Amino acid sequence: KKLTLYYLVLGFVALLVGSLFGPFQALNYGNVDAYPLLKRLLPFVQSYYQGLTLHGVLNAIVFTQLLAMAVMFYLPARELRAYGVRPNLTWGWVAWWMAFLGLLVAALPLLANEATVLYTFYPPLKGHWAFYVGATVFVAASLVVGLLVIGMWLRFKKLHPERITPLATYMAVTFWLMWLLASLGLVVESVFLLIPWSLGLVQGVDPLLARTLFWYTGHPIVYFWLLPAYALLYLVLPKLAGGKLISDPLARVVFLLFLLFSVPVGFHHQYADPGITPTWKFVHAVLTLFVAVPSLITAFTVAASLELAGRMRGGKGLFGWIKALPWDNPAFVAPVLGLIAFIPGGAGGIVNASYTLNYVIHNTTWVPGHFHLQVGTLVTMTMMGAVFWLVPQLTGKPLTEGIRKAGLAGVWLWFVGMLVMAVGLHWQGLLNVPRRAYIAQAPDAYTHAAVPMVFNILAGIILLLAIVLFFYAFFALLFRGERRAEVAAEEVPFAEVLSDGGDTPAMRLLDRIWFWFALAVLLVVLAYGPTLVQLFGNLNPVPGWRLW
Ligand code: HAS
Repeated sequence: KKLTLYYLVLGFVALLVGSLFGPFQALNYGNVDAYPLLKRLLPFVQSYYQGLTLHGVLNAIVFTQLLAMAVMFYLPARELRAYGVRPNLTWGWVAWWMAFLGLLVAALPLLANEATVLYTFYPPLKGHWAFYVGATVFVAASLVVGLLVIGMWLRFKKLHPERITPLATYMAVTFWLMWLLASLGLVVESVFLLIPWSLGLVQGVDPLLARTLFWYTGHPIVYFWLLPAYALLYLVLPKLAGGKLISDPLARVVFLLFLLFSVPVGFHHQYADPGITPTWKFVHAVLTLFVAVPSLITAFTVAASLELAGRMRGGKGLFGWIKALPWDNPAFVAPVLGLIAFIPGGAGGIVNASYTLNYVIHNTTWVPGHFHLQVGTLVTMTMMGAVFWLVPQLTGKPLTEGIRKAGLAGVWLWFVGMLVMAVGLHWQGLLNVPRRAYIAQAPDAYTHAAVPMVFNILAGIILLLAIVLFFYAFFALLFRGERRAEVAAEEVPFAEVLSDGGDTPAMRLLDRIWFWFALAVLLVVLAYGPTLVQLFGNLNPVPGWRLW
């Protein structure tokens, strides 16, 4: 519990700092240049791009990874206690320290404006070597936790060879196997290209190869952020709603499909890149549409579980069950609002994936509009919601009425702010406003997008209020004096399952995780092999330059 709390607190501190840069980006897209003010408040911030890098790295990479490490370690660890399997806490702490020190080392050049390379760090943009080394150690920490969880599962299998893997552990193992396979691209890019280049050991890097390796990891990384949230939506949300998960096998199929299809899809970020043949881009486009299927299954399964909950709580009629759900509980409200935002976000993702439509929106503000609904709303809000049941059981500190109300107001404002911003960004994108641009510096350039820009200004203000309220609730809970033994003794509220699949051949087939992993590896080799061979055989290294 203490280890989980440390992961969680470090993650939320990153989210707090990263989010505070958010309103400045939002105002920029409202044509309001607030950066001179920020430079006065924080003299180390020297440019819009430095603020954007800090915002992206802290929110999208640091917060998400630490919460993934917390959730996808804690859930199987609590579940497997009943089967006599304990986690190796020494290695769990080693991973925490690796993450902490890696973050520290990467943060120094970021703060010194020596690694203003945005969260995608594409060469030939070149950052300080400490940024790449710190980031690599930080990511390696997640792999340590992954191996620990897989080790726990192997011990479970050894002790109980006849039993089917319990659901939370199943989700965690398929998740970590996906990440072990997916992180290879980033590891190769960092260790063999970026670190030697930034240290001056080699003179140049091939930008296309680096981008390809980055996106090899860069798309599945979004499922690395998403699946811990999905695990909570399947395992805990139905119980918080007062009902049951409708199907255990469907939940397993979802995680298995993510294991298979998360990785071989990265070219959908590179439709506009020359040097990759259209055939392979098309193959990745088709596979991307496959990876939307488990989310469509999730839409059905989670909505059905919520309907069941609403009816078990006495809700009647076509929509009466929605009213009957516990709308006074931030632990329930936050993930459900996130799910609602995920519907347009997912639809936008399918637009992005569609080979020809992508050319309409690529590199416009449509893209940040899309991912603020996905990671900024569903993933973040699911984690925000988890705070209200998880922190009490990790610390023994009960929720008070004031904290509950502040939390509820905070998550509603977060939802409204993100929706308003998403409308503004998608709309501006369709008016050809570029993403990642300091547009407030050229206020006359995009006057035709003045109306959607107002949405961004409003969103910046609403989201600032949301941050204040949510983090007030978070820290008020964390620093409360009162502890209660019965609160500390609470367990993860795992939902009961309506249909558990039983001990059938189909369930046994789903449980052959190594077989599915081998299939995932094969798919990756087929989808990436020819292009990687071609890129490695035709290197065009270029020296680096600075954006700032
Ligand atoms: Fe994406 C770009 C395609 C999902 C994040 N995406 C990005 C970037 C990020 C990101 C960060 O094909 C920008 C990267 C950069 O900086 O350049 N994305 C997709 C597709 C999906 C998708 C097809 N993305 C995500 C998720 C993310 C994420 C998830 C973060 C967590 N994305 C793309 C493409 C690009 C892209 C292209 C490149 C664009 C370019 O040109 O640069 C799919 O996985 C989406 C499937 C989702 C659904 C929605 C299902 C709905 C559900 C909700 C149900 C609601 C309920 C509520 C139950 C089909 C599950 C009921 C309510 C009650 C009250 C009862």
